[in-house]
This record gives sequence, structure tokens and C-alpha cells, in this order.
Amino acid sequence: MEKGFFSLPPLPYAYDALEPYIDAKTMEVHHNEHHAAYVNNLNKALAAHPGLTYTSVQDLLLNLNHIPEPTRTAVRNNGGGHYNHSMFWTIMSKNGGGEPKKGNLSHAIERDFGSFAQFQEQFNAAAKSVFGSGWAWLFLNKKERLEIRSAPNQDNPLLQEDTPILGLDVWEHAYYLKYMSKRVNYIDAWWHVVNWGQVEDNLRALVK
Ligand code: MN3
Repeated sequence: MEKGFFSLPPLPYAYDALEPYIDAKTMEVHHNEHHAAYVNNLNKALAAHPGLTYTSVQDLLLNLNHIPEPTRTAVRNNGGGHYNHSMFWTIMSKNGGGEPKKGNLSHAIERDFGSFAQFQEQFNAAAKSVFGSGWAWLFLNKKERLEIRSAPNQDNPLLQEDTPILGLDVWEHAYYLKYMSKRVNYIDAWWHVVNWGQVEDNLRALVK
């Protein structure tokens, strides 16, 4: 592991915690190999610019234009990968699924999508529409409204200065061992492990 500013956060639960929806082997490889590689490559890229100052991975992603190429592309991809996966682990839980409890999040979903069912339909469409590798994102836009957007590779709404509160990884590495080419089955299963309490916290941190 490359020494540096960033480190791999521990998975907040056991590898098999999300069974049967997400299998232990996928979680192990995804966290221990894929996420670790993003952290390692981010540190490696930043090592070339010891004069660069930053406080967090968000800070880097919000200020990509201050980073010279080719480090900028490396930070976009690997910093994005680090940010996205760090969030992804927390928005899943063994006791997840269902719908958000009555509160800020359920209210915002109804206000901005009409209903939870319409939100889910739109999010599913975004996740299914990703061609190749990428993510589906629920985010708060600059007008403090919720929106859904898909993004290629490790891009996320921070690149448009919007703030993600929920993301779904639809790279094949996230599901192929268990679901093979059936991305739709993975997306359907994933709803059973969504940690709505964390998504609510993510939203609450943004809305005054
Ligand atoms: Mn991934």
C-alpha cells in the first residue's frame, strides 16, 4: 500500500453482512482490492505534487482545475473512486431496505419526485442506463432540491458542484460474481440493503 494522506476506511460491517443480496466474496474483493487500489493510486498520483494542499477528497474533487495534468485525471478517477466507495459502504446495512422513515428525506423525495415509487423508478432507470461502468446518484442540487443523475466511470455530482447523498455502483465488479450479466437483478436486490438512516443523515448535513 502506497503511504500517503488517504487510507482505506474499514468496512463498517462484516463481508457477509449483506447476504443474500450482496455476497461476501464480492464485498471482500470490492473493498479490499478495488477500493484499496483507488486509495493507493490516489496517493501515488498526489506524491508527484508535494506542494498541493487539500483537506479531503471532496476538496480535491471540487478543485480539480487546480491540479495539473496528468495528475488531474488520476485524481478524478481514483479520488472519485475513493469518495464514491467510502460513501457506498455506509449507505448499505444489514438492516436496510424498505422506505425512509417519515422525516426530511421522505418529505424531500415526495416533494421532488411525487412519491417514493416514482423516485425508485427514476433511480432504477438511471442505474440501468449506464453504458459500461458507472454510478447512479441521488443528489442535492444548488437549489436544494433532490435530483437523480447517472455518471460514467468514478464521476459523481461533486464534479458539477452538486452534493451526492446516495450512490449505486453499477460497475460489473460490484455484481458480476453473483449476478453475472443480470445487472437488473443486482439493482433490485440492492434496494433490500439501502441504509435510509445514513441517507437521511447525509441530507440533514446539507440542509440548514
Ligand atoms: Mn466499485
